Amino acid sequence: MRLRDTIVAIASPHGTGAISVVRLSGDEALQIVNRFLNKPISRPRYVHHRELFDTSGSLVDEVLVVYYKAPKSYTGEDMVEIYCHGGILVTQKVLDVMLAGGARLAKNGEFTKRAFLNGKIDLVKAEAVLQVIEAKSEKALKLALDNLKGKLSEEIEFFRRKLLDILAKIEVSIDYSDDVIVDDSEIRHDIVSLLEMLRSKIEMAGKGLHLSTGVTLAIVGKPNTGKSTLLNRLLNEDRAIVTDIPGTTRDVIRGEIKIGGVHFVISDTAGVRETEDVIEKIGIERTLREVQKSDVVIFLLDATTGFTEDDQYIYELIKETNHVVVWNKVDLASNVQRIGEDDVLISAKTGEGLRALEQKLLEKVRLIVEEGELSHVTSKRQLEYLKRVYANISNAYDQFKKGYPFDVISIDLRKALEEFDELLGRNYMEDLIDTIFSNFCVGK
Ligand SMILES: Nc1nc2c(ncn2[C@@H]2O[C@H](COP(=O)(O)OP(=O)(O)OP(=O)(O)O)[C@@H](O)[C@H]2O)c(=O)[nH]1
Ligand SMILES: [Mg+2]
Repeated sequence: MRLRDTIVAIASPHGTGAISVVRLSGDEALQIVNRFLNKPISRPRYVHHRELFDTSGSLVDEVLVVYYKAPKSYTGEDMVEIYCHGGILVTQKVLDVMLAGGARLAKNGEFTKRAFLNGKIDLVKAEAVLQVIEAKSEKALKLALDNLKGKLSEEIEFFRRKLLDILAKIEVSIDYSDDVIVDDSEIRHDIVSLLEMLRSKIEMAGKGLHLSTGVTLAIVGKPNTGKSTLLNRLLNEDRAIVTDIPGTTRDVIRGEIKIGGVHFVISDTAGVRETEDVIEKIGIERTLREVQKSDVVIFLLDATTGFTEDDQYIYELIKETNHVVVWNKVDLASNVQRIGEDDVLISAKTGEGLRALEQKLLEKVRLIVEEGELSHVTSKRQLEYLKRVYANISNAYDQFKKGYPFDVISIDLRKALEEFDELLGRNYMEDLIDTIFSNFCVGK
């Protein structure tokens, strides 16, 4: 495939709106568009008002056309954007004309991929483009915008330079071992401090990832405590089936809401109890897996039954997690036996205490959210590479401590350097790149 064949796509969402955008990128973009205009355009970055005709000369639409001359464009190539009326049919027609004129339909993310391949943005920034589009919370959006401006790229660059310094010192001593005396303690200090910085980055990063996907919250408890009622109440919607029969919920049911600007993915789970019912058993296993995966757990208790043996059993399973103890059905119970000072009292039925519960949840996830914000690591790929870099540098450090020769130590450090480059997309494999960009929508 020639890199510079001219691609075209509808860049606006599918549907009816005031305006649609059809964009082209590639050497022939301007030539193709001009063929169908009543008067050709040539001036870059200027809005031209034109009529656009199809191959048989019939009017398709009255349009606005902007030409972005390479390399000053999103992709770094010649680009043209056509703004037509926002109907599904008319937009499709504009696209068809461009295809007939010789442009090829773009694949998902191909514009951004070209921007990357043409050196306009590094891979971390390309990911940020997708994250800006997909951001579900103010915070996720802010992080994505920071990264688009280069926040994370600069940090990675900083770590990479530190590593280069270390490598340089080591390699000098390999090449000129007779003339240069290297200070071991200095190298040790440099490696330790780099490892320390990376470690804290990775720790915070694990939390940062939640910002893009949402903080996960599982509601668990014995059957019939009102878990499904609570889910429905939080979502303000009849999502889960509620009955007075214990063991109603069998599968994990999810819903998403925002509390105080934080995006939560809530799961209602099967009530946990001893049972012989095969389906219920599977449901309970799923509940336990859900608990493992969740950032925060609501341990839901029934104020009308008090703390029972079943509750004790569940409590053992969740007590090490980040959890909130919540007593439900306080509308029916005059006297609740709390098990801790922080217990929250609610009625999922009447809505009483819901505010306090939301506050408590925000408190429980505050650290996740705040540290995540600082880390700016927003994709699993980024985290994965940081971990690999860390592993290689710590290997090198182990060898260093054991007194291995520098040429051996430098092997792992070089690997780490390559991984930094892959993280930024300086070294890349075609299939990896394809996977990343295939998550984009067409036209981006
Ligand atoms: N009075 C009162 N009843 C409630 C409250 N919350 C739930 N219930 C009732 O308790 C019963 C069980 O509610 P569910 O939400 O189905 O309970 P669950 O925990 O999801 O139950 P399983 O799915 O079987 O584990 C239903 O009859 C609800 O109407 C509450 O706050 N007050
Ligand atoms: Mg239920």
